[in-house]
Parts: sequence; structure tokens; C-alpha cells
Amino acid sequence: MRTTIVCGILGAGKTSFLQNILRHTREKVAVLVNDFGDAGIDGEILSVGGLDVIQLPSGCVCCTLRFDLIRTIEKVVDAWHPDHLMIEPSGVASPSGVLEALASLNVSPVTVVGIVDASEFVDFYESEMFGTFLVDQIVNADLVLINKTDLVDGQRVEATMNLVRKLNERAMVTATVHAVIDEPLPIIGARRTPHERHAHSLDYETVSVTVKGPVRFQSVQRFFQDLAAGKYGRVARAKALVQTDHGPFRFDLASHRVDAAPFDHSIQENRVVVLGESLHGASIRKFAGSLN
Ligand SMILES: Nc1nc2c(ncn2[C@@H]2O[C@H](COP(=O)(O)OP(=O)(O)O)[C@@H](O)[C@H]2O)c(=O)[nH]1
Ligand SMILES: [Mg+2]
Repeated sequence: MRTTIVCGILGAGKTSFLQNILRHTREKVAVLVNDFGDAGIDGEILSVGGLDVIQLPSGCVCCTLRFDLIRTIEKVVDAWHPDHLMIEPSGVASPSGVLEALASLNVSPVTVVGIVDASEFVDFYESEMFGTFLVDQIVNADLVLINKTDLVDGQRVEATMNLVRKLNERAMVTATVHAVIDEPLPIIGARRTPHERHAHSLDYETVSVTVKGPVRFQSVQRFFQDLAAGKYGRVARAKALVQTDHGPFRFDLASHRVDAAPFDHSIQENRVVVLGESLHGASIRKFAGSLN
């Protein structure tokens, strides 16, 4: 069984990358996601194709969930015998912890894909806002995708590539849109342990709300724009899967941009998850609860 860990900060494009790979693969793939909040939105997005997706409980796989991660991998391997195990740790988890867990299980080969958002990576790095957390994702990667290149100019793409190459000379680096790669995923043969042990997960709060539906598209859109504008605290990322008067939709807020995309399946339970700092939890719950 080969294993791929897909890392990247919140909203970088991890789930998009998995969706693309899963759409084209002929392998028997099992996917493990460790989403933030307890809403399981990534799990639902990825399982649309009838795929085997296991949702790890909310929390951080590199610290409190290490044991859960190890036990879950053992169970998946025993029950399904997948050709390929793909792991999406939450965008606040460091890949080192996942690599250590895999090493303790003697799982090999393991490929690490790091995804960076070209519209913010250089700024984040220079501001040292995330400390060594961003670097951990790059130094451990075999393949780095410079993603969201449709949102920036060529100079920014080049500056991001140069920075990534400086941090990791060994990795393949490629520019992408919606995390789509043309070449097959590389397989790294050696058993491995983390290159450098860097800092830990980021300490964010999460607010998860279930909304009795159906909800109004316009209300959800306005709510997400308000979240992006900072009306409910410093929001790092927000997601929703909702059944609206325009049909089923997913909403995403990442790097201050709001995206709304139709979802292929009807949604049984409307969910909104917000992640950030100094969140106005009560207002978020109240507002999200009245989107209809
Ligand atoms: N414009 C643009 N949007 C993107 C790109 N890649 C991902 N997105 C959007 O960014 C948001 C977060 O993507 P997702 O794959 O869920 O990120 P994750 O949090 O890392 O799993 C979604 O709204 C995506 O549609 C890209 O290359 N360009
Ligand atoms: Mg995701």
C-alpha cells in the first residue's frame, strides 16, 4: 500500500487536490480526513463518488489524535486492503506528527504533497505569522504545488517558487490552478521519518453550527461576506454545506475570498463551520441559525 499525505494551510487546496486525484485514479483508494470542527464537510465532499472516506474526530492528528490516527490506519488496512491510503490532515496540523505515526506502523512508501496558496504564502512567511508551521509543511514535502496561480501575477508565482525551492531543494515544485497536476503522483520509495521536527498545530477556535433548513442562498452569501469582512472576529477559514432555495451549495471562505459552488448531491443537514481567533461565537451561532 502506498500512502500520500496532503498538507497545506487552511484553504490552500487540499480537498480540491484529492477530488482531482480521486476522479482519475483506478486504484482502490481509502481517504482519511481530519477536518476542523465536527461537521465533516470535507468527508462529505470527498465521499460523493461512493468512495471510502473515514473522518477522524475533530482535533489535531499531530498531538491529541496521534493514537486515534494509528488505530484508524490499522483498521482501514485490515478491513479494506486499499492500494493507496490518502490522508488530509486538517490545515492546522503539522505533517511531522503524521509521518511519525506512519513510521511507527512501518508504513511505506509515503509521499508528502505540500500545497501552498500563491496569493499569501510569501507574505505569511515574511510576517512569521505562523512560525515554523509553514516551513514544516514545505521541508517534509516531496512535491509542492504552488496553487491558486490564477489569482496572482507571474512575478508572485515566481517569488513563491523561489522561496519554496530555498526551503526545500529536494522537492518537485509545480504551479497549479485548483491543485490539478498533469503528471502522475510521484512515489517515494524509502521509509521515512520527518526531516525536521517543527512546531505544532495552530491554536484556533472552531464554531460549528447545524442549521434547520432550507436556507436562503442570499442570506448565506451575505453571512460569508460578513465573516470575510471581519464582523465576527478574525476568521481564518469558513465552510458550509447547505440546501438553499437555489439547490445544494457549498460555500468556502479562504484567504478572504468567498466562493459558492453547486454541490452534486442534496444535503440532509445544513452545516456551517468557522475557524479563527477571537470569534464572536454567540453571534455566529445566532446568525447562522437564522439563515432561512
Ligand atoms: N481561484 C482559485 N480557487 C481555488 C484554487 N484551489 C482551490 N480553490 C478554492 O479555495 C477554497 C478552498 O479549497 P479546498 O480545496 O477546500 O482547501 P483545503 O482547506 O486546503 O482543503 C475552495 O473554495 C476552492 O474552490 C485555485 O487554484 N484557484
Ligand atoms: Mg479540506
